[in-house]
Amino acid sequence: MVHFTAEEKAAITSLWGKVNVEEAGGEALGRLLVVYPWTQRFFDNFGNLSSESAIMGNPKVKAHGKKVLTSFGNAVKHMDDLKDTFAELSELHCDKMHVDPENFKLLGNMILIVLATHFSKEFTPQVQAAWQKLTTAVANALAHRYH
Ligand code: HEG
Repeated sequence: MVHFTAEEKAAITSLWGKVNVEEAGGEALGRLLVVYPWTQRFFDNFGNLSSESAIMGNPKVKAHGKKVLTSFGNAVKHMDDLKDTFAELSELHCDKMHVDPENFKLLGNMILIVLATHFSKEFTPQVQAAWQKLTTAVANALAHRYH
């Protein structure tokens, strides 16, 4: 299990406190769907995903992005216990959504890019490293119950 130092925890928590989960969540999921278009197949009930502007303005993308990033927020609160925190969601994504766990890493990188663009000054290499560690750990936790 990954260990987060006190410095890493502080870096993560302090940036997270400034994140607008609705805006950043929609942007991260929207970027995933634009940059890796094959991920659109999981969201065939989301309506128009035919262009960048359609995706980024799609209300279902925004709503689901908010849901996903809100859930990601549980990771910030439970950095020492990620496997248990995401066990149920891991099973759900495996059994019900059939999401290839590789996609959790891709989304994690989109979250990093959104944070870097929203907080360019504060997103120092050290802060990036802490966040990179968290997004990777969440991706691993979400993949943990796959069978
Ligand atoms: Mg997933 C549903 C969280 C990545 C595809 N995702 C959900 C739900 C949550 C969640 C909380 C609602 C579960 C419920 O209805 O009880 N997702 C979540 C997190 C992350 C993630 C925390 C990664 C940080 N999801 C993810 C990725 C994909 C995906 C990368 C696909 C590329 N999620 C997905 C789908 C659903 C959910 C297809 C069902 C959407 C629906 O309601 O139709």
